[in-house]
Amino acid sequence: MNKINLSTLAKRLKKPQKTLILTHQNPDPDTLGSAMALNHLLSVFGSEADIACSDTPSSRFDFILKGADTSYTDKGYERLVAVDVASPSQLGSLATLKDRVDLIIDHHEMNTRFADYYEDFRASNCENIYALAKKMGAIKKLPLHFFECVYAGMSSDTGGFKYSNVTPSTMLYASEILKSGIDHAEINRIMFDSKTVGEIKAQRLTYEIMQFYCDNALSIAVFTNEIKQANGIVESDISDAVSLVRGIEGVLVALTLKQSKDEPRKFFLSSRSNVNIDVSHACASIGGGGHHRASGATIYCNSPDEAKKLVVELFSKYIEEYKKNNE
Ligand SMILES: [Mn+2]
Repeated sequence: MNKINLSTLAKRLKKPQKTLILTHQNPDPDTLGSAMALNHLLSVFGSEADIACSDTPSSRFDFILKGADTSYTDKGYERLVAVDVASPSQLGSLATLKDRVDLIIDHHEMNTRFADYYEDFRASNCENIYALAKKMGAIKKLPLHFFECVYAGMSSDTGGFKYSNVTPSTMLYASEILKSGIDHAEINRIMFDSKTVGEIKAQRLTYEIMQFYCDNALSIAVFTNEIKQANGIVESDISDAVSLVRGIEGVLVALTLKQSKDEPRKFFLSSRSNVNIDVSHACASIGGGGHHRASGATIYCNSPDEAKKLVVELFSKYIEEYKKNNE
């Protein structure tokens, strides 16, 4: 598939076409913000667009979607654009549309480039959308909500502008976006400082079930269906559990494993690195991918114990290697 630059992308998107914007599964503010911001941008140039996602987004992100329907129905779309989607499998049940995707706009280093792609490894994909809006000369024509969406994705993918992926360009864009007059404090409060009762219960559970390996340099929480059921935990309650597992002093790599409700042999792995250990490399070796310090994979094992053993062994190797090189 062809790599395209920002000018070509801008030119192609200026053409008015009935467009479907695809987000990744288990949607986060970066994929949803990218989709909604792109929708605003397309409407400036006379394109009608819908957004589709395989999973129902958390009601926490209503401020991004504003009631937009994200279920998929074929309305004879002329153009499909995937945003913040690193591979077809990330489309979840909408992966059936993968061959119809015309354009990918993404920031993952490990994108599998399953259609013509524009990529820039900025901290968030929303920064790519903002760069696109600038290239298209549309900034002055966009509503306040466009800036709210872009800000949400930027802040979310950088953990509130505090991860190592933040660059001077991130801050420059954030500065420009604040000038639009958005209520950035409220956006951050919704995303970071407001938890449901279910999420608080899930936090307590996460700390309870956390286990340590490699002299406490590797931490892991395994959410089996049994544990989830016994504690009344739903998937959205543990969507960011890995950041709790990561926040322990001395931990170099943090993992969560979540057993699939529908397919008990399927496990979703999330990994985070606190140091210069490339977890996307480790995840790629088992069919996943993502960013250097934040990656994931889907694995198939006969039992939760087997899945845990597999990932603990895999990441232990990376930790041993890191420790050897940094003695
Ligand atoms: Mn992203």
